[in-house]
Amino acid sequence: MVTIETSIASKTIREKNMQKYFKVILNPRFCYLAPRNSIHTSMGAEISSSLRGKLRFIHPKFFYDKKGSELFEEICSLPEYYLTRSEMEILDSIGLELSQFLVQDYALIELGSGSAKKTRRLLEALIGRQETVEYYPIDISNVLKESSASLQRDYKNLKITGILDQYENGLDFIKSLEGKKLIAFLGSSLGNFNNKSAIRFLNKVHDVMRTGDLFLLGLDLIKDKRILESAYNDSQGVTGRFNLNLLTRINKELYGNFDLENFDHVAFYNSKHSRIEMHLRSKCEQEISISKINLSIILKKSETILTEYSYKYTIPQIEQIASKVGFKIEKIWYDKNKFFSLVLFSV
Ligand code: AVJ
Repeated sequence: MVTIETSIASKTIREKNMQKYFKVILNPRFCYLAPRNSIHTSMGAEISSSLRGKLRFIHPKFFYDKKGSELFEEICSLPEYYLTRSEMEILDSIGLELSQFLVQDYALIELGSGSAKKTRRLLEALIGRQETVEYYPIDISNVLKESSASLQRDYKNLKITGILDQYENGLDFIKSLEGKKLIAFLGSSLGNFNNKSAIRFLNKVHDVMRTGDLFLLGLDLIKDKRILESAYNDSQGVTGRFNLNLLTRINKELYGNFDLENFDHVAFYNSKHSRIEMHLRSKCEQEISISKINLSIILKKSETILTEYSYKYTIPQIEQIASKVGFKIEKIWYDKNKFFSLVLFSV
């Protein structure tokens, strides 16, 4: 009786969720869900209020238009950007150890799947052991379509349902899934959240997990300031172009008049808060207007627009976060340099 009731309940949740999305079926093993009200609907309103405030900022989720996603891929292979390489090194070395935790069939859910290069390592841990693997990538960027297409070409027993949405909405959708879940959130993307919202977000992840489910979280660790800062100030200037592309995107999509020549890319480590901060700094006093949202503001010389926080962690901090959220730490893996950590949680 109880099981019937819960399955009816989850069906209703699923149906409710489906009204939010339209489903694009590309083949029997690959479909994706796109929100009827896409991010573009809310972008104007969000940016309007975040630029009008006293502390001006633009949310980092807006980095990932087509150009921004390409630039981010370029960042990931920069010599200074150790994050991707360190995490890949860990993923390359833990296959067998990870398999030991995967005692049943798992669906893989990935928050911020992006190009899905690291996903392959996780899929390989699952694919050998399971007849089929269901994969649910959740990403705000259209890159999801291409990366999923390439995964399903390479892995025959893979069934992909992509969700082209923000993490939180994707998690709402995931809630209704039956069966065991392995949720992955790699790349230290949690670092975009300040402490309070990180806890709130992880509580949401905890909420969708049931006994036996696992959560794999990639986190960047505190290290020498010079190493941290050069990862966000690369010598080829790619990170600067990535940062400035936000303004290009606003010019294009919201009819803004940002002159990129009038801004500097600024990134530094704030050790008090153990985070990298990225800003766009106005080189002169200038008037900015964004006609689609009726915005007109004066930026003073040296005034900055905050575009990203990227928090760095210590192991005691990670343990503290886990206990606040109610996660049990099953295992922590590191790369050889101890630059990066992969943490496996259960509930
Ligand atoms: C995707 C948020 C993990 O903070 O390192 C890279 C984004 N910004 N270079 C990070 C980013 C500038 C990245 N995260």
